[in-house]
Amino acid sequence: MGARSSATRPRAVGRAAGLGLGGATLLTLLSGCSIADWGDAFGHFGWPSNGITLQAHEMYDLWIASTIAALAVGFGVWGLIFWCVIRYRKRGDELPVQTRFNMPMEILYTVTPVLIVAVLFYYTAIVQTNVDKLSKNPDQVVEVVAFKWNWQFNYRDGMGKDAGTVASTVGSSDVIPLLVLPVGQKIRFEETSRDVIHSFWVPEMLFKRDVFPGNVRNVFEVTLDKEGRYVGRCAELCGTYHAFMNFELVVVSPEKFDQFIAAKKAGSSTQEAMGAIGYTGDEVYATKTSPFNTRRQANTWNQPETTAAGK
Ligand SMILES: [Cu+2]
Repeated sequence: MGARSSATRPRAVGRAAGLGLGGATLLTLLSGCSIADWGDAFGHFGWPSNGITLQAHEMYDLWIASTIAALAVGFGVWGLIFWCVIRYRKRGDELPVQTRFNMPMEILYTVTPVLIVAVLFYYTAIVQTNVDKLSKNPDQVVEVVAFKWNWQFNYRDGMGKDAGTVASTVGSSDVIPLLVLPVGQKIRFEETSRDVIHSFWVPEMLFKRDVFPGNVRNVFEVTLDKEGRYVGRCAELCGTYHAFMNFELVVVSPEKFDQFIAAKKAGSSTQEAMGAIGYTGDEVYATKTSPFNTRRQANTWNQPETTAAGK
């Protein structure tokens, strides 16, 4: 900013400040290459950095870039405030002119925020569209069936509610349901509920979507890009045991996924099919979460030795 006798040149200063802010915002948003570095350097600005889908990475980049833009604007505004406080501090008892204004600066004040909002809106719309995008030919279709208080995952041979189920995994009070899926493929989720509204949530996907009963089938797609095992949860208060309505997402290679489905089709249980793709011992069950105890006796208001509701 021009430091030279700026009291007489508010116009130039305002213009430079506005241009600086707008430029910084645009540059930051456009220079996608350094977003990961910025995120790493500043603790990801509070955003989860462990996304496992292509969509999650896009959302992460949007968050980091937006935060940098907000900080750039913030520092610019703080700078201007402190500059004004110091440059125009009280020097006597004479009251300054109360009606002075500068039309170009007034316009700049209006145009700059509108531009910033427009840029943020533009990138938000792009990412949101990508996250919600449905392909014509997904590689896998999974029907998510939620019910009080567990999950069933139906592997489908097509899209829509009339498609057939070729294999299925389901949870019970004793076994956490497993959702085995391949890495690197477009996976379409079609959600339906047997009773009340639930919500499908895998924290590492940075994504959740409500599961409705009735005719509404919420549909979304993700492409997983990291093998591993991740806990999934219900994210909509759905009743007494909502908090325990967990499942586990198991992301494997496409070859293992095919073997898993083949084993299921041949009549294996989910645990046997997990064994068929190389998991041993307790690994054939969920490893990130465990079934809850429906007969809680300690730390409860229930009478000891009574059977909990729903069991
Ligand atoms: Cu639920």
